[in-house]
Amino acid sequence: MTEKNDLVLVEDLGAVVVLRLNRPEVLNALNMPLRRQLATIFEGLTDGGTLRAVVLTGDEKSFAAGADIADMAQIDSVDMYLRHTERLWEAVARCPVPVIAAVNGFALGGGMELAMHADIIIAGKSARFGQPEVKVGIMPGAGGTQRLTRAVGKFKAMRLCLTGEIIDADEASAMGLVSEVVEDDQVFDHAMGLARRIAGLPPIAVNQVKEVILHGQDASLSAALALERKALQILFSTQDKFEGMAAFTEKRRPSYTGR
Ligand code: CO8
Repeated sequence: MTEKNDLVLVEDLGAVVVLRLNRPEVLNALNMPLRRQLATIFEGLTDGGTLRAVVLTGDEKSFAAGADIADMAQIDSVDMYLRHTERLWEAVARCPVPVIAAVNGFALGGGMELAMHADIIIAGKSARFGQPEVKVGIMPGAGGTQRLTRAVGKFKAMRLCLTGEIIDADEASAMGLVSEVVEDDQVFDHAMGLARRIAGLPPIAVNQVKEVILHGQDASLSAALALERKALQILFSTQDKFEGMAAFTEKRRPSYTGR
């Protein structure tokens, strides 16, 4: 069976790549072809060239309303195992540059898990978040019990995962699930603004911040602090560190090379 190749629209703006989920007829539900396309695109993103940040978004009605239920309704455990969807998610998780999720509308189930793979989540006021898997007899399987608990703590995560309740953007923000809430029509522009600001910063320093925060949260505090210290020490040998500090001292704009 051939797969539609436009389930994720890619706009390469040089320093920033925009990835737009494109199954509006089902609120961007994540079927296997879409997830395969997304993984292939993420695997192709490298940090050696001009790329500095990714903006991941859906449309004005939905970021993604979860895994595609029609795609899962008839499969059993072995089918599910053989899909090895963890490999597809890993491609997103391993993205070397910051990923900003721009969320309008629904981010539910696998859609919320996808948003939680991002490093920054910008939500519109009308955005809705939830892990409703339990309502269809399953449970989160791409970080909904783990990334969510790390982000908001046990008791909020339990409430969302055990009830399947859908919450609004302000509540998501209050519990630490999103980075910022903005007007619905500002979500994409705001995310792009952040991506461009990050793109103007020294890329090795940006990459190290991302790596240390992500790896550090799964390590002991002492190991994570050592990781942080080592990363900082490495940055002292980058040309961009010398340029950044010289520019500050000389009261001029820095010119970073990514070295
Ligand atoms: N899967 C398939 N189709 C969907 C999905 C979905 N998750 N969500 C919406 N659709 C379809 C609807 O079936 C409908 O199609 P049609 O027009 O052909 O009937 C269309 O999108 C529009 O949806 P609604 O008419 O229902 O729109 P409403 O505005 O009335 O409701 C809701 C919007 C509340 C989002 C509602 O559609 C809904 O509850 N959707 C399901 C949400 C859900 O349960 N998500 C979790 C799915 S399970 C999951 O994500 C498991 C993750 C496991 C591991 C990670 C793998 C990715």
